[in-house]
Amino acid sequence: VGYNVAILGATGAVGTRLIQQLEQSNVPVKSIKLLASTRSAGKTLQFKQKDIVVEATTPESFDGIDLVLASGGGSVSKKFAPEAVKRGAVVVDNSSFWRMNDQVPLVVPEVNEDALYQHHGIIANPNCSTIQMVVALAPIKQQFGLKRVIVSTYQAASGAGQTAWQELMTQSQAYINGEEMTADILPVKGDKQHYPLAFNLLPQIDVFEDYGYTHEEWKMIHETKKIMFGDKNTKAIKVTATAVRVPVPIGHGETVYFETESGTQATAAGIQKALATADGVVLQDDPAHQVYPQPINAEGKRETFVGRVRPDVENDDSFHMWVVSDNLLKGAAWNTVQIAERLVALNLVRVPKDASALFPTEA
Ligand code: A2P
Ligand code: 11C
Repeated sequence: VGYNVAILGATGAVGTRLIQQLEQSNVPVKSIKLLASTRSAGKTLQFKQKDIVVEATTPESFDGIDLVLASGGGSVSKKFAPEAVKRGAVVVDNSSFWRMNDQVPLVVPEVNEDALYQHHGIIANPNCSTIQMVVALAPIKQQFGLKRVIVSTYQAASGAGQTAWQELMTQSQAYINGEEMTADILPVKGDKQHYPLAFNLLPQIDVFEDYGYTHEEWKMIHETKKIMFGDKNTKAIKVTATAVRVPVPIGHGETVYFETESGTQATAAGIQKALATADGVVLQDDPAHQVYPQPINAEGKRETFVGRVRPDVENDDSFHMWVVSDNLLKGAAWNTVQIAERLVALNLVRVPKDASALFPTEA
């Protein structure tokens, strides 16, 4: 018994963690295939202490596969997710390509696991900065309602991939040695200008779009609405975001201002109590002893850490909190594997008959 599993993008920053998280999960794995680009074909990685040779990805790679965990980027998922579904595999996709498709559930198990029942073969994993925020907001919404969210992010370099993370390290070394820092990747690979992140802050994550917001900021707005309210454009909640890259290797931080429904009698103590017992959340909130979440302590952990919960002293029913999580784990690899665990538990690792027509393969 068990599933034939493929990991697409297995050599990347998230892909290597997908392998680890799958090893430590209760998904029964009958066989494992590790897929990447032709650049990595022939390289050896390990799964449960066994050597596995990485293969270049082709449509036929998915023959006989039951479950695909994908983190090879948007264009890779655009092309290969339909090929996998056509061959009967369920795809849990960490790229942004399918997230806003109406036929694709966007899932954080602690928040909207029931959306999994609606899947047609592709399930999307949200953006890292969205995931940790909705994990913290869900128990608050459940008890006190939620009308408005204003978030500012402090995002780690590894969110932009292995090469951006390496660039931060090289720049830091150069700065300390008194040498000139070079920048080729951040803020955005392929954009016109590049700036050093080391000993600096970059208020640009992804490209600029409408109204002067970046793509990352729009993702946080639409994804939060879809996950928490089932509709990416709902007016039931107001969300806005400012996303900033900080010189931290792993672990995103977020200051979150939120307004609860009036009449629900929300207090900081009530919110702390709701957070303390919430799935996937660890409350670290003791100012008297200087206890609060920090990226350095969240690295390697699956949970989302919350602290600094306090009322807004000028606005009724309004609060602030500080949220930290490992962007490569809960923000990516763990949430993806957790979705796979839930699909297994709910007996949903199967592709409905109508599915392939919804996701046509490229000519
Ligand atoms: P490769 O190592 O062969 O380039 P990251 O986001 O950390 O850069 O990782 C991206 C992942 O996606 C890597 O595993 C990378 O493989 C993989 N990838 C990139 N392009 C393709 C492609 N065309 N087909 C399959 N996998 C790809
Ligand atoms: C970052 N949040 O930190 C981005 C990376 O949509 O999955 C995640 C991109 C995504 O740069």
